[in-house]
Amino acid sequence: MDIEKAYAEAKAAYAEIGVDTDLALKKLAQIPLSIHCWQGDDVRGFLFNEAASGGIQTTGNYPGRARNVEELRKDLEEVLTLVPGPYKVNLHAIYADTDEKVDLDQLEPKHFKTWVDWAKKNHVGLDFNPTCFSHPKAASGFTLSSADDEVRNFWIEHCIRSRKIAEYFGKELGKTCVTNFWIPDGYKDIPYDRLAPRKRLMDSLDQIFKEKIDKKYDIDCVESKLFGIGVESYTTGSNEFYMGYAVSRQIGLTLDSGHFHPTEVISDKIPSVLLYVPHLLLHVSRPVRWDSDHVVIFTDELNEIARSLIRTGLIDKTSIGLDYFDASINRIAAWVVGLRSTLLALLKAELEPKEKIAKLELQGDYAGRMMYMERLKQMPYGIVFDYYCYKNQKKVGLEAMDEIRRYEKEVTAKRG
Ligand code: RNT
Ligand code: ZN
Repeated sequence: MDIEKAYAEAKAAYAEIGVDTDLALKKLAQIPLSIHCWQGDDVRGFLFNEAASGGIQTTGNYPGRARNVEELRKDLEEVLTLVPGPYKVNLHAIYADTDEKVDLDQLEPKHFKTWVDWAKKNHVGLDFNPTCFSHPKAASGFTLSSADDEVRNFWIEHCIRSRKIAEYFGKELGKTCVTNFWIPDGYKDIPYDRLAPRKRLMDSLDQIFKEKIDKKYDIDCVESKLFGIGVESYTTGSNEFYMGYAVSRQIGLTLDSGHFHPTEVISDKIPSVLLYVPHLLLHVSRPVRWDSDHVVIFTDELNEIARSLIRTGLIDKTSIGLDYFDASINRIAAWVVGLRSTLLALLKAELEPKEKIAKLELQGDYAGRMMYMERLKQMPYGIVFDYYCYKNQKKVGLEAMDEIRRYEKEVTAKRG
């Protein structure tokens, strides 16, 4: 296929309905996606190198998992060659790169210095997460909402230090670090007291966020969840808990698409919560019957999320991070598919004649609105995306898979 020629035709088709494809691509190129580093090693990290626990689980044992920081970075660099940018890389505290034997309550910016150097070299920003799981001190099922003061203080200290690391990222890289706080806390079985753990969590968070950090460097967000494996009956950090917390403290809220009831979607929450919280972080995931963290693909809900952000302009107050971990397929492909699908959904949303359809709606012309919205479904957005990849010297379409197979043969398949 002659991509330039195909693009010229697609451009003309879009122009007919009042859409400027060049402008849409320019806007797309301004949206940084945050690549979750944990897809590369099944959420193990380097500090303790333990399988994930705390209500989350990776399944599958496809060969080639990154076993150390060098392998993970090499894999991320490979991903970056396959997807048009800009990007940030999202780190968890357990991905510290250090020879020192440090626990989570001792981490300092210096333990992430090589990540900062790497980020500069690869022109990416860094985002951050305290790791309040997969640790002996989280074995009781409780961290920031623990009734054991020693345990609770350990996690408070870890989170306070995490914010300092985030601030360091923001300062060093000149790109705001978005820091996400998620804890697994909860009960497997029906609790007697549903209030006390939440009071403790509220107090812990207030201690963590007491120090004011310039929002230029760090934006803090809190992530709720419905339930986790082994935490089926009660989650301290529920949706209502964090929504109330974020609104009352005016900090960011994280919406993970896998953290709600199976028929509940986050796309419709976006235009509500952003009326009340200053910042939104999305964890784009794909739940299959539960928070299974499947690879993000081009689903209806992914498209709805993109539309919620683009039609409203709320993208300006939103950070988009991916959050899934599939260990059953090639991990580079897992990253690339999720990133490309997200970009495609954002592009498709950029390729709408916004004012025109909004006007039909305001005039009460719902049939006209329906016609337009149906027509958009058959417009050649895929060609525009191919052109975008091509123009950015990224492999187009299935060619990306050829490159992933080459990398697998030469690199990941050789790992023990
Ligand atoms: C868990 C949350 C959380 C984690 C990552 C690793 O259900 O979604 O965001 O997936 O922080
Ligand atoms: Zn998440």
